[in-house]
Amino acid sequence: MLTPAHLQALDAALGAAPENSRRMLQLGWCRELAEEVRMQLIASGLISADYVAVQCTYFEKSRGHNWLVALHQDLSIPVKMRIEHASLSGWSEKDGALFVQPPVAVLEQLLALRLHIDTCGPEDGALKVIPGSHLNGRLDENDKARAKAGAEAVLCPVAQGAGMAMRPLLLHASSKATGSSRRRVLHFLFGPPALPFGLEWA
Ligand SMILES: O=C(O)CCC(=O)C(=O)O
Repeated sequence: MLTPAHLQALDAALGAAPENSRRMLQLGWCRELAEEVRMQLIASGLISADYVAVQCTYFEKSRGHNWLVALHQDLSIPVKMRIEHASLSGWSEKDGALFVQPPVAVLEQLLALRLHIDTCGPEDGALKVIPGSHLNGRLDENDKARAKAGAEAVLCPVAQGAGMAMRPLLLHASSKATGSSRRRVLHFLFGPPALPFGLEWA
């Protein structure tokens, strides 16, 4: 998805970016990049033309900044303000932004695109996913255990400048990097322009 020149420019821009920030769309260059990614996703038929970029998180993993995440689904979306409604749960605040867990019908419409700034080989903390696990809604711990037992996790190495598209409901995990690599990812989230219950995207 990215040319070498683009990667070089991103390398410079990310030099000043806070690691693991969820609010990258506040930065002008990131909003421009989101628009380019959005156009590519529309051209590929992965999202419809009215979809908007609603979040971008910067994940950096390296030997000095190493971390792992257990198997999970991404259930929260960034919204502008709190609305009291029985279908809305799990309100939280992270990095000064407000998040809510909407119903599955909303989550099913979202698409994440992970743009890889560096090569992410199997040893570099690549995502592990359980194929098909996004098709059964929100999973509790028993469902997760069943999904894990019923299908082999697939490791997803990604080349530098390439993107990995995934449904946020797909069960995913990642291990610590084992080498001396640096794994930088811009994780974009795209969704329909309007939300139900009077919610608005942040
Ligand atoms: O980038 C990673 O290794 C994990 C990302 C993740 O778990 C997430 O986006 O929810």
